Amino acid sequence: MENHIFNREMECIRRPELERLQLERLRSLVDYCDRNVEFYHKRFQAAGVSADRIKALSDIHHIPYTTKDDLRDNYPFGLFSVPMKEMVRLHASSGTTGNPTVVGYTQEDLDNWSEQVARLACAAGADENTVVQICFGYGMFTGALGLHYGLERVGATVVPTSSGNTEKQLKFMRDFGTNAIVATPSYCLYLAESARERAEEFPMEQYRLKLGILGSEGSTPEMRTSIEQRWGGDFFATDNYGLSELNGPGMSGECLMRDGLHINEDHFLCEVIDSATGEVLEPGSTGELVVTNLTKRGLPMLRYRTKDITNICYEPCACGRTTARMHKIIGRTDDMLKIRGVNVFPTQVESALIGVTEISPHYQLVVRRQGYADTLEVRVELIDGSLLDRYGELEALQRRIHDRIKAILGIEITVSLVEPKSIERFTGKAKRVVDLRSEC
Ligand code: DLL
Repeated sequence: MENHIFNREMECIRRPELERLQLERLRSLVDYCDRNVEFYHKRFQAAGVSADRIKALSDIHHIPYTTKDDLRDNYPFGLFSVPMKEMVRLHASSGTTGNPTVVGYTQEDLDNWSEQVARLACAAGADENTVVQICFGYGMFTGALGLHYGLERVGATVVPTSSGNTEKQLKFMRDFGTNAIVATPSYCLYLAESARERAEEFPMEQYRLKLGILGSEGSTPEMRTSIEQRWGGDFFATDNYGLSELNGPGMSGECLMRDGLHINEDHFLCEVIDSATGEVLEPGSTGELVVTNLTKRGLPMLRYRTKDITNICYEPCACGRTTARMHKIIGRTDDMLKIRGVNVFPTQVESALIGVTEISPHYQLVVRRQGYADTLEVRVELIDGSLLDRYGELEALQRRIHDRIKAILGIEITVSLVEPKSIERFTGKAKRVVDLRSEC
């Protein structure tokens, strides 16, 4: 595969030049927010921030953080900086509790957004020969429309199938010669498994799928390998990251080297902080990602705390791009389970499970409280249900999985092996954790 670069000027920019551009944009953003958003104006006054005080990029540290609660508290439009007549699109995030967060885009924002996504789609190998099914739910979620416009921008043929309806998805894939898919890793896996189940009637050779532009939920490299093997052939998947508060997809994504997710740094200024103290960490350290969207007009976001944990590498990539790369998301600060004092991320369990051939890559973590102690049950699905009747083998498998997970987490857990296909499948983001602590 050839290394396509959508916007060479920006993606291969020299660092000093990039930093000059970022500083210029930051300064004008601070001025813009001060003049147009009451919320920021008040915060700047309290913290003594003004555009004149931003003389170097490190002066960003004077600006207070923005959080999801700030958006919720100002629901629905309190942080918008332009009148509604200038907004051309609204999206909202799928918050499970309280008010959702509403995000607004001007036409300029939509143009920037589609360019950001186009760069990442191109980095993943998409071009005008790509026929791509978008299996994200169309609607208030930013994933589908974000990738839709970005992929059209690279000249791909977009098939907006939306999420669910697996039978139809597979039929279109075969009949349209679809060679790329946009989905969450878990749905991409489910589609591959469903295709294999129907292989007698529709052999796998009928699928032309080569590229997966995956994202919107965490997954380990082991999970990716598992997905690639299930599709077979030369199926190749990249990881793509973003969040609705910062446009949606398009913030960062992998190139063909798959050695970190390239950040569109001319638009997104990233920092990594200690989530407990708020202290900014040295480059390369692991912590919570904080992002300033340098070019957003409708809903400017300054130092937004993503709650996502990663680290950033500033070395140029072998692909030729000079933009910094973030490590695959390790977990979320609010998705991190604290079990008897030990931090546990679902991705750690996932990496221990994949590679065990007797089980499927579908799993669930169930957390309960017993007395004062929390317990973790890892539920895993067997591929062959008849194993449930062979007690000796079942027990040996359970022990093997238990030891693999314990070696990574360092705490005691229980492993439950369950019937094939009994763990819920998701067409959007998978829900891996069932927290029953409040019910115990
Ligand atoms: O999920 C935007 C998106 C759509 C990104 C499609 C990529 C592809 P939200 O629904 O606001 O936006 O959810 C954002 O999802 O803070 C992360 O915790 C998680 N997330 C998104 N992408 C990844 C990823 C979209 N590649 C939240 N790896 C973020 C891990 C991800 N987590």
